[in-house]
This record gives sequence, structure tokens and C-alpha cells, in this order.
Amino acid sequence: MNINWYPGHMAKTRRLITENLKLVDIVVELLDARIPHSSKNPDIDNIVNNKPRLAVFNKVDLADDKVTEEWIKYYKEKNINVVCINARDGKGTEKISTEINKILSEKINKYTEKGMNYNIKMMIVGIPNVGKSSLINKLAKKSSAKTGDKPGVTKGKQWVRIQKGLELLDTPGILWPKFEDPEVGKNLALTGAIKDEILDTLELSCMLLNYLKREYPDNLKERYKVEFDKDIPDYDLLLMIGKKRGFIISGGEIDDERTAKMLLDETRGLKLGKISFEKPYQSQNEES
Ligand SMILES: Nc1nc2c(ncn2[C@@H]2O[C@H](COP(=O)(O)OP(=O)(O)O)[C@@H](O)[C@H]2O)c(=O)[nH]1
Ligand SMILES: [Mg+2]
Repeated sequence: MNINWYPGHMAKTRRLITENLKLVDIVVELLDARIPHSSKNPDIDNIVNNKPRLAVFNKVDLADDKVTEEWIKYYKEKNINVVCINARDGKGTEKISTEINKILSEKINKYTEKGMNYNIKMMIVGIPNVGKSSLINKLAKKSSAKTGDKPGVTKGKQWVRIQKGLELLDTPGILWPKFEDPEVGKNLALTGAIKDEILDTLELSCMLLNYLKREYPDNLKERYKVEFDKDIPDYDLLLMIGKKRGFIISGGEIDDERTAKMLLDETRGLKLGKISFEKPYQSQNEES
């Protein structure tokens, strides 16, 4: 993450978003439902400032439904409504416009009372890989036509009409994550938001097992047919799983690298069921 987000890049990104912010009525902040805290930009409040904002949890198809409920409750306590979606298949995305209409109802009504129509303009922001492009594609596909596609109309900026009275800026605002927090780095790596090559696979996989053995022990036991108690060292658990899988190299040693990679792939690929990597009570203190 540090590789891409040097200070100059951050300043440029921030400037771009600030420019686009002037053009919109509301900002959709896209978060990964599995890691709502870790997928949040640390500076979002300052960047968005006083613009109305809607929080959207994406990838709910991968997150633990119970934990997602906890997050929704946690946000509600802060008076923030959350919309849950799956940007890949489009499930739930219709709730975005419904919620936006609610949030901006006062403004819309003011115009309606005067017999005028108001075109709400929105933009999507979020960290890399959270699903911004997928969401824009889904919303654009569902809608009729691009509104600014007449030659000479909007040079550089394209607006997509999502529905009557609601237009979306077709370029998202890309934000940096809290990359200075190692816990965040770990969570981004576990969800696949950061390329594995940057991190040591074996170390990451042990971190994964450390979390799973505490929060999802039954999922592990069921998938890999292993028995263990929560005090088992992470690496021992990894070897136990590798052995069960028959990942043996010459000399009878267990192939730990292969096991590590398999564990990461299978967790991300829903083989252990829906998994969330963060719960609200863990991050409550930091976020207050
Ligand atoms: N399972 C699942 N995958 C998703 C969802 N939304 C996006 N993705 C996947 O996440 C990856 C990153 O999505 P993308 O839209 O490129 O993210 P961006 O970097 O924010 O534009 C892609 O492989 C998408 O297919 C979702 O709701 N569920
Ligand atoms: Mg993208």
C-alpha cells in the first residue's frame, strides 16, 4: 500500500475528489462489509466535509451476516444508515437511490413545491478493490443512457442517469486506506485487497488461523476435519491442516507454503463459509 500512496499521490487524489465534490449533492462511501473499519479512509470526514454522505457495505455475499448486523447496529447508534449490497450481481443496489432520495428529501421537496425538477448528482468513493467500478457498471447498466454523451457537452466528465432525477459521476474517487495501521494492512491482505506478493504468505496464513481458531473454530473443524483447542500454536494448526490435506513434500515433510496459500484461497473463496474479519467492538475505541 505504501508503494502506491506516497504523499504526492495522496495530495493529487484528494485534490481530484475535492474538485468533483463541488459538482455533487451526495457522496456514496463504499466499504467492504467484511472489514468496514479497515476499508475506511482515515481522512474521509475532512475530505467530504459537510456534504451529505451515504455509507454502503459492499460484498455482503462474502461477509458473516451476523457480524454485518452488528456493524449496521453500530452505525445506527451513530445515526448513520447503512445500505448493504453485492455490487457484483447487483443485489441491493436499488436501495442506494431510495436512501439517497430519503437523505435529500428536503432539498428535492423544495424544488417540487416550486413545480421544478431537481437532478441529484452523486459520486462513489472508496479504497482500491472495494468494488467501485463494479457498482458503477451495475448502476449504469440498469439505467438508460449516459447523459453527457452528446459531443461537447461535458468534456472529461460523464454523468450516468441512474433513474429520473438521479445522476452518477462515472469516475469514482479513489481513497487510500489506513495503511500505517498494521491491523488494517493485515485485514486488507486477508480480503485480497492487497496483492499477496507484498506480504509473506506463511505469516499471513498464520495470522488468518490465529483469527479463525478464535472466531470461526467450527468452520475450520468442519472444512478440514481437524480437532484442536484454542491454545494450539497457529503454525501447528497450519501443519495439522496440511497433513490432513496430504500436502507432503519429499522426505515426509508437510508443505507449509502450499498449505498457507490454500488456506488463504479457500477462505477468500467462501469454502469456509461467510467470514467477517472485523467486529465493531474491536475498533470501537479507535473510531470514537
Ligand atoms: N463477491 C463479491 N465480489 C465483488 C463485489 N463487488 C466487487 N467484487 C469484486 O471485487 C474486485 C474489485 O472490484 P472493483 O469493482 O474492480 O473495485 P474498485 O477497485 O473499487 O473499482 C473484483 O474482482 C470484483 O469482481 C461483491 O459485492 N461481491
Ligand atoms: Mg476500479
